[in-house]
Amino acid sequence: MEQTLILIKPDAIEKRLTGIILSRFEALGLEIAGAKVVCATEELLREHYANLQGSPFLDGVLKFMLGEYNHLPDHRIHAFVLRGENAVARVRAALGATNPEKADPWTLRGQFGCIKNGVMQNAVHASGTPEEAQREINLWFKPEEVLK
Ligand code: IDP
Ligand code: MG
Repeated sequence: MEQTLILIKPDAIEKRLTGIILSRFEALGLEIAGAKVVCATEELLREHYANLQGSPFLDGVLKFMLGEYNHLPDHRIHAFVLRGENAVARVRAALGATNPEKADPWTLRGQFGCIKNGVMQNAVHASGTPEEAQREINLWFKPEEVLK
């Protein structure tokens, strides 16, 4: 069964959207195989966004993911492993485009994302490929924290 990593980003946590976002994935028939609240370090986030190394907006993305643009008492990310047939592609389709202003209006990013402080505050991260999913799940979860 295919697995994928979901991160509810600080903008969505501040707007209390975690339940609504999760319910959309559950409606697709995907199963929650791992769940945790993480106070992510800059080191973990740099590793997670290794593909953005050298890009002009990496600093903004890190600040955003560290909750610096939000007003939460402490910064946190809600992390989930979802599993199901074709989970990676189906979750990405539910997310919509990276740019929330270009995302289709029925997608999660189209409905809940915005651009602020020069960062695409697009509510939720999901792995782009099955290989990326394995790398990211290993980064955010210990093996014993995920259903086999
Ligand atoms: P993805 O999240 O759709 O996989 P990536 O290219 O992996 O997109 O970028 C990671 C994150 O970096 C995005 O979700 C978004 O928050 C931010 N980001 C990506 N491209 C831009 C940009 O051109 N301007 C501002 N922020 C961006
Ligand atoms: Mg990506």
